[in-house]
Amino acid sequence: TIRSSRRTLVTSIDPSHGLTEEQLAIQELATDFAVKEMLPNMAEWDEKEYFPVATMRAAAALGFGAIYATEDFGGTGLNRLDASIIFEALSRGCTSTTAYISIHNMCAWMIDHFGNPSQREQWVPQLASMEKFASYCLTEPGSGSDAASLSTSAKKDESDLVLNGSKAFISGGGDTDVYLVMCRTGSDGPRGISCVLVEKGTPGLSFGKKEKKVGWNSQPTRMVIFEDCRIPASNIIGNEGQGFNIAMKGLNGGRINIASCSLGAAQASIENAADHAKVRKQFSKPLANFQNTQFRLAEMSTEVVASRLLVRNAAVALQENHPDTVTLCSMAKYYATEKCFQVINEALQLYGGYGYLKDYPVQQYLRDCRVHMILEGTNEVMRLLIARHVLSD
Ligand code: FAD
Ligand code: 2MC
Repeated sequence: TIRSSRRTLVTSIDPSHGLTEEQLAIQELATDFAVKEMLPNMAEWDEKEYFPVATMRAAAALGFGAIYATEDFGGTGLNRLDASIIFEALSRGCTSTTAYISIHNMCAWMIDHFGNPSQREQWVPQLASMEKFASYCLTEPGSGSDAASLSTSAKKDESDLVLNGSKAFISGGGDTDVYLVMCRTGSDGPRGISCVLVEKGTPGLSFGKKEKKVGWNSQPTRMVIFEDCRIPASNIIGNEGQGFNIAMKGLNGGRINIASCSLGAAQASIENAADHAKVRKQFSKPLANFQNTQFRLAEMSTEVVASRLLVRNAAVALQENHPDTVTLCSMAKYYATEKCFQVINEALQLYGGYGYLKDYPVQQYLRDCRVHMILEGTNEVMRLLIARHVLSD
């Protein structure tokens, strides 16, 4: 039988193209919030290294705290494509803040999806409202890309677990309330890892100094340190030994979300650069009249549309449990974060010297997006995952 297989999703230069009525409404809500509540403050949050708790809670009131957690315990119950649309829209308002919100969302989903009913009932509502903030703790000083080699230990002592070790580069670390910690409860390798929840205030939990960073300044980054930190064994999320799997499943969505943040920043940078090129005159004509400017803008727009296609395709694959989900998420993350960074850099160039000034947002988008090629799995790790698929039998 012949089946009509016309795709309904037509992504174009305008990020609203190809969306359903409901998605358009969600996008409008997020864009409106980004433009009114975030954009006017983004330079100051960056400059003062201010973690905008009240603004994030206002975003949570719109449903952006636990976007793709189920509605069972207060999640918003949207799908992964909806989440990508929201993060892309928010990112133009402040990429760094949006990226933190995306990590918080990843944690809320991990608890909602893998937690037991009492953990879900206790934590999901507080995370959905952002009354409490969450951090994701995988990386260690000695274990970054080789995450399965992590050494933070959690040893059983009657009905408790006693944690020792440290986590590096933890987003939100020190300012957040709930830490999802990947730790070793068993043998070497991925199968000896469990995911546990540690609350701020637990004796034996402490934090390193606030890191000084190139970007992502509206959110703190600190080491998270465990010294005989005792938690009830009932704080294990999912099963003992399932932690690496939970961490990776969380990151598949995280990688789409981070790529979506890069998309929003690149889209905004193109729009700003095009506006600038229309008004700024040199050699008696607007910059937009030079063919170099036109060709650059054409290439930049094409790369952003290509990135968005990959990101939205991966979001649908993840939602529908497509067998190639890991590969498609990796492709979307590496392509979008790399191309969008280049696009933002081109936009900065089109501004000339003004692009280098903090009076214009393009340099902040650039600084904030640089790290997207490094975190949630470096783009080399993304290539490694894709290559494994290509070379598999
Ligand atoms: P390394 O693993 O030492 O890598 C160094 C270089 O070697 C990279 O270019 C890498 O791609 C390359 N490389 C490594 N292995 C291979 C290989 N097999 N083949 C080819 N190249 C390879 N982590 C968390 O758990 N939670 C967080 O909230 C968090 N937030 C972060 C926030 C910021 C601002 C930063 C900078 C990092 C954050 N991270 C977080 C850590 C981040 O995930 C790691 O930095 C990242 O995974 C890379 O690990 P690494 O820094 O140890 O680099
Ligand atoms: N989704 C689902 N399962 C995955 C997966 C993914 N993305 N990646 C790996 N797995 C599974 C894999 O299938 C295997 O399962 P099984 O044992 O059932 O076959 C298991 O996990 C172990 O994987 P590998 O055998 O591939 O282990 P290896 O050590 O060779 O490679 C690697 C693992 C490199 C892919 C992993 O360590 C990795 O992703 N490293 C990057 C670390 C990272 O992303 N850190 C980000 C920290 S968070 C952050 O930066 C934030 C800002 C929040």
